[in-house]
Amino acid sequence: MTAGRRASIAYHHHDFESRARPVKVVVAGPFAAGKTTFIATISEVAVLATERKVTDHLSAIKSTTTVAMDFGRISFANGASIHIFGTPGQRRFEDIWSAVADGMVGLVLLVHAGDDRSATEARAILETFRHYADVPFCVGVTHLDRVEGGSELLLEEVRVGLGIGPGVPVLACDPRHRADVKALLLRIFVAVQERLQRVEGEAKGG
Ligand SMILES: Nc1nc2c(ncn2[C@@H]2O[C@H](COP(=O)(O)OP(=O)(O)O)[C@@H](O)[C@H]2O)c(=O)[nH]1
Ligand SMILES: [Mg+2]
Repeated sequence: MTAGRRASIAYHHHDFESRARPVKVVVAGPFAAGKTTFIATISEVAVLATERKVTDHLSAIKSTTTVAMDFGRISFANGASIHIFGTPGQRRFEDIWSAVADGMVGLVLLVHAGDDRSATEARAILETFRHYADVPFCVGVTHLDRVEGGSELLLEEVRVGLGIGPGVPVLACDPRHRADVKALLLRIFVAVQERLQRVEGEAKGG
């Protein structure tokens, strides 16, 4: 298992260096956490989301949901690019998740601060994606502007609720704000770079 994961990371390192292929990041999280908004805020191309009317009890929260996936792209002057894929939050789309996760180098998990079910759901989603690939991830806590209480405390609650250690960034994120989205993506890239350097060091026998 470990060897397989290393091989996969080394493969992506090649992509990173050659600039030939985009780096893939996945945005996961429960229903209404802000995934589609996150990608729309940062992407330079129109978000290819397939929205469909919500017909079940969740329609009180939102009238449409993402059926297939969201896709966004960011490119840089040196030719590098990031492809961002969002996942449908509802559990009945779980079979799409593994396809979306294929080849990802980093994961952003969004959690809705004002929705208790969101935290429980987010933990299950995180476990599922961590099982697909052991890539660096960070957590964005959304909808903080709509909840009472100090955001530092809420961020800590989310960390405990997800069962993650102090090494994983948990940041406040309003997906409608570009600076917040950039801050989370930057954390992912720092973590991915650190991971690559470590893997490279190990490969050299260091
Ligand atoms: N007030 C507020 N609204 C947000 C925030 N994040 C997302 N939203 C809104 O919540 C709704 C659901 O977001 P969406 O991106 O569709 O969620 P998705 O189901 O995860 O794709 C949209 O109307 C967003 O504009 C936030 O931090 N604060
Ligand atoms: Mg969506």
